[in-house]
Amino acid sequence: MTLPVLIIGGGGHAKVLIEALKLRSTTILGIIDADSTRVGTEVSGIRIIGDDSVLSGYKAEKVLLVNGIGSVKVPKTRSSVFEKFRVQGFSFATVIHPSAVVATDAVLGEGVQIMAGAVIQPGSDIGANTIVNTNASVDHDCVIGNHVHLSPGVTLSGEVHIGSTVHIGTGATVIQGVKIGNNSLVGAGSVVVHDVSNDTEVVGIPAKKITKNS
Ligand code: JB2
Repeated sequence: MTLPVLIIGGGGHAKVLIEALKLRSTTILGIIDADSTRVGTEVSGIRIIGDDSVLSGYKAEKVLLVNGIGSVKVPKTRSSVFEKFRVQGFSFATVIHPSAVVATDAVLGEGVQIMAGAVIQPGSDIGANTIVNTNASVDHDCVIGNHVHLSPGVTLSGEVHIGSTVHIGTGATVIQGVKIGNNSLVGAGSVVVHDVSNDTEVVGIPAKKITKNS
């Protein structure tokens, strides 16, 4: 029997997760949100029961956490929440919407979230705490690091390698065999045809590096 879950964060991403969890008949004990003014309110019928301190009332072996904090551009809050609660001994549930297609040999890390309509093809390996969002597709033999967000409609062709803490914006396409380094960002709608270094932001068709003026 699967353990009941607590959701961390009660915003837009949590709403999407709640739908997938309900379809999987997972028991949701409540939502924990940093905004104390929201305690007692509900998200999609699930109650916000308190802030992070509430977790001290739960035994780590009796509950799984679901990281309800999404990310736009910077996945830092999402990754730090994951690391913080792992250190405290909690584990994160993997959430897969029933309409997603996941190859039988795909490897999914702890806390991976695969949303409605997403496709993961054979030979792919998805790192811990990564989101494969609505209708994103990951083709054969892709290797994706931890804390990555593939936004809705992203297309990765075969053998793409993505480092950790990377954000790929909505509708972006990455062609066959491209490598994208850690902490990088691909703008929405971009088409990536060349490798991207660590800590680099690229946008456009074909995607080019953005140089920031300080
Ligand atoms: O450390 C925290 C914490 N930090 C922020 N602990 C807990 N327990 N909660 C935290 N939060 C809460 O997460 C905020 O108070 C807020 O209620 C929630 C984040 O909600 P928001 O709607 O701002 O963002 P999101 O992460 O749910 O969704 C973003 O990312 C998704 C992938 C949105 O931009 C969505 O549109 C997007 N689809």
